[in-house]
Amino acid sequence: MTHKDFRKRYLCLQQTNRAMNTKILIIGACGQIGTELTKKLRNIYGVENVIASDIRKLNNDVVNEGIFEVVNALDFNQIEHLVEQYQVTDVYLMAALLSATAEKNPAFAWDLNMNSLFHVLNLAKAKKIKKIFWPSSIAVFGPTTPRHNTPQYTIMEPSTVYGISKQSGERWCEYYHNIYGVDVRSIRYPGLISWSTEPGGGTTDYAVDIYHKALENGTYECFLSEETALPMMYMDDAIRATIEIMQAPAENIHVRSSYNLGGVSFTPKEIAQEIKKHIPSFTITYKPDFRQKIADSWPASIDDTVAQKDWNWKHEFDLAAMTVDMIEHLK
Ligand code: AKB
Repeated sequence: MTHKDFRKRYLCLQQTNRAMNTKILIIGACGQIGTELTKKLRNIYGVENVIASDIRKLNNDVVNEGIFEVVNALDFNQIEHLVEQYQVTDVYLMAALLSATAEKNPAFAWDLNMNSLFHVLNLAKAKKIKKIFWPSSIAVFGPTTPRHNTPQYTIMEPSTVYGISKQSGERWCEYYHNIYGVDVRSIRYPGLISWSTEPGGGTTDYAVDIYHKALENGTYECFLSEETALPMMYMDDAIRATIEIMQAPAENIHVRSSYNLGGVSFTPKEIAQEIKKHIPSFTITYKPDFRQKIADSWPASIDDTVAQKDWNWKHEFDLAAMTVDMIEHLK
């Protein structure tokens, strides 16, 4: 589907959805994905139908351009109160500690990543909300997983606390769907790249930093080695995937743990070469740190044919298109 077709479908769905009284709560709306997602959901469903929330109130568009509430994702009563106050139907739970940060604070990462999920799953079990989006990650895979074109169903022995929490979360999502009929939908995000929001503590963050540093200083010191290939995706594709899976008919969603989602796959050396096409004087050096071990345990590329078949998923941005867009916007 082209952007034009997608836009047309948005406009059409906008009216239907308003009529159907969809009320959305986004938890973790000020993060890297949440910021973009909030903007898009407000466009589709109307500002009056999207409640953005986060642990603190920043001075940004998420807070200033619609309904915003301060909420702690670990506080069940606060979430339940918001759900009742706004008669929320759909929850997008975007609050989480990512891979690199989670390694520094494993106990808190486990607490946040798991208990925030239980809160929304239990609200759906009690029929207080209808639908949940919960993001998983390529971090569910580990060193024993086939690295190339990693299949939907394969060996999963994650070696990071973030990966363990995401894999456990996937199991719980499937359990709540099978046992309690909860309509929970999920995708395994690869590393996400966007120009408008900074990433928050992941191993794939270098692929965003590199553009900023290339434009600011003309040079970048990478914390991964030059040949470390990882699955990545441009934010526009990731947001479209999130909205498409949530809008797909329930009977098409056969995977209730989480779907593999493929985008592009590249190494630091390859992204640097692409940037050099626009900034010929750009240079890169490599100084791998603790994140190298995390990256080495993850797949290099992902097979997403199950998502393609079930809800027509198809990514649009490749490395070249993403680089043009990033540089144009960051300039
Ligand atoms: C991270 O690097 O931790 C995240 C992810 C792949 O889930 N971007």
